[in-house]
Amino acid sequence: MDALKAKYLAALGNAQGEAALEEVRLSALGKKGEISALMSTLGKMEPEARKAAGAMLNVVKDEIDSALRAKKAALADAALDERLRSEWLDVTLPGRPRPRGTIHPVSQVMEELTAIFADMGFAVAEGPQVESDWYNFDALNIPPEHPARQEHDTFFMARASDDPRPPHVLRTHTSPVQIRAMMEQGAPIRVIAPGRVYRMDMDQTHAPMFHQVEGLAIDRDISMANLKWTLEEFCRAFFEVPSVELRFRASHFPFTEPSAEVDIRCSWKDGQLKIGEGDSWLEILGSGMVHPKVLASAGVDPTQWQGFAFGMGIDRIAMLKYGIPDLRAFFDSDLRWLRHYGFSALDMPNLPGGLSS
Ligand code: 2NL
Repeated sequence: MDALKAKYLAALGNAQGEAALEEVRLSALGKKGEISALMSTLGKMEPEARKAAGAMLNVVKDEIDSALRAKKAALADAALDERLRSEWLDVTLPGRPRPRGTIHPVSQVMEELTAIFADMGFAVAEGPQVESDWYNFDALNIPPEHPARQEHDTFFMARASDDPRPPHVLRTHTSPVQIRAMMEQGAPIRVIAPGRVYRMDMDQTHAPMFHQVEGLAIDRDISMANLKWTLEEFCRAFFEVPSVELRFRASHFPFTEPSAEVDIRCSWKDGQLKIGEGDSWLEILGSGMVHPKVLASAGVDPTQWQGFAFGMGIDRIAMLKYGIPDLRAFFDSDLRWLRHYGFSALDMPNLPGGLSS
């Protein structure tokens, strides 16, 4: 009996898993198992011996049964422990970073300056990038012999010699947008016209397409004083400095009289530009009082109305504000500045086109 018990307890000890355990159970306690077989021999015994053997067999049977249950529970515990160990998840881990784009510095600057001028009552005007030469030049008092009207300075649209339509160009400034605005709305008017402009120029500091914002304010008695305040207010807000100093230099544009180029006080320390203080001046825009001929061209009576206009390159002030060192940085052949401004998609290791190199 002891040998029988020891044999099955040992078998249980060695059983590694549900199937092995079931095998032991069947061979010990099953209908065709060893204990059942021994039980069936009881009938041929003497009553005394049968009673003793029966009791012992039942004890052994109960012991094997409870050992079996204990082993089953131990196996289940071990399986659960193993699951808990292998399926452990650190829910405090940071998420996987996803590639994100950023707004282009030029777009951002356009939004910034639009908001600043909006606060001063200027609406945004838009117009076509392909313009007739009348809107782009004649209406702005730019004479036919002006160098800007030559083939090598302006992109002229291809045109058959018998085409009845007037010559068209890629606009060289956004002034025609403001001519259109004056013709549509009349005076008084306050608008800015941000957008793309085109000139046949390409070197380290010029691109054939660049961005400009022009501003126009026409009313009964708008003066150069209003121009000065507006530009100072804009520069203070745009460059985010407590005060700025502007210098107006006499200049000439066909569409303004008088005309002034405007410089802003600044300093260059260790290659770092600082706006608002210092001993240097930086040219940032051109401006003036709108020429009476230009008002008349746009259907605004110059004996009743007057005002100022200005024009400013956006790419350059974007570079100044955001420390972009080189115009070439704006083109996708040079991604250093995109990376500089955290355009993280560039750091994806397996993008095509060598973006990660
Ligand atoms: C510059 C100079 C300027 C204007 C643009 C303008 C527009 C109208 C009438 C009169 Cl509709 N003038 N625009 C005036 C003065 C200067 O731009 O250096 N731009 C980058």
